[in-house]
Parts: sequence; structure tokens; C-alpha cells
Amino acid sequence: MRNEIYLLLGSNLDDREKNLLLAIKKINEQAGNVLSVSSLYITQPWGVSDQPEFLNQVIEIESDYSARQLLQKLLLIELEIGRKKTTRWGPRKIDIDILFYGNTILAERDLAIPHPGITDRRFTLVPLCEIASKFMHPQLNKKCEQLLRECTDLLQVKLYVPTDS
Ligand code: PH2
Ligand code: MG
Ligand code: MG
Repeated sequence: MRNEIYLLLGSNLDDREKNLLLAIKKINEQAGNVLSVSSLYITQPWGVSDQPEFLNQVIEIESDYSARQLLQKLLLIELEIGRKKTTRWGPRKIDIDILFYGNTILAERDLAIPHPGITDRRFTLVPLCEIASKFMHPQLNKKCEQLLRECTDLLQVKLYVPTDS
């Protein structure tokens, strides 16, 4: 059952590409079926500029878990990959954020869906639009492609071309 769950993956420590690949593998094993994946993007750090560039990617999954159960699974996967406690917006080996859970709207202390940062983050909107440009933001009632056109964030987002290994 496709329920249009979109996740943002990010990494800016150690082997970033490997961290994202491992996250996708673990998500597919433990959280839900991975249905599609965007390209990888090299993105300028947002929020705290004095840190390494990120690799970001958006994926779509389907899952029988509720949004809250899914959050628990994703936090566990972050820990397994070796995420340490860090400062807000600081560097991290892996970050897995729920962007959309279908048309679900949730505003709780530890879980807000849709993710409140989507509209002002080019590093999220560019990979998101690659696989979900027609998806409608359930609170703003605008398609992702429109959110990208209206986004005023100027931080660079460049397609990442993986080297053979
Ligand atoms: N994540 C953050 C803070 N800043 N910047 C970029 N470019 N990409 C991220 O994934 C990112 C960030 C905290 O989650
Ligand atoms: Mg994040
Ligand atoms: Mg996070």
C-alpha cells in the first residue's frame, strides 16, 4: 500500500555516501519498502555555516508503521549508524527526517509533519522535487514544484556525481 511517505537523508561526517547507502538499506529492512530515491546532492550547510558540506537525498517509502512508530524506527537506525548527540543544526553522520507522511498533519513536541523546515530549505526541496514535484503539501496546498519556485534560500545545492569504487 503506497502511502506517500517522504524522508530526507543527510550526512556531513565520515564517508557521507556510505552513510546514506547504509541508511537506505536499514530503512528498507526495518522501516518500510523503499520505493524511489533521488540523486545525491552536495549542499551548503544551512543554519550553522561553519561545518562540512552535506550530502542530501530524498527517498519515498511505504510503511505499515504509524508516523510515531516510524519515527522510533528511524531514530534507532540513526543510532545504529553511529549518530552522536550534537548541537542544533550541527554536523552529523546521519540524519533521517520525515518530510511528509501522506496527508497526515501532526504538531507535537517531538514530531511535526509535514516537516516545518521544508519551505525554506533548498537542500530539501531540490531532491524532493526530483521525485515528488507534483506532491501537494497538505497544509499549504501547494505542489512541491511551486514551493521550490517560491523558495528564497540561496545556499548552493549541486548534483553529486559519485566516483567509481
Ligand atoms: N541538516 C541540518 C542542519 N543543516 N544543512 C544542509 N545543507 N543539509 C542538511 O541536511 C542539514 C543542514 C540539521 O538537520
Ligand atoms: Mg534534519
Ligand atoms: Mg533529524
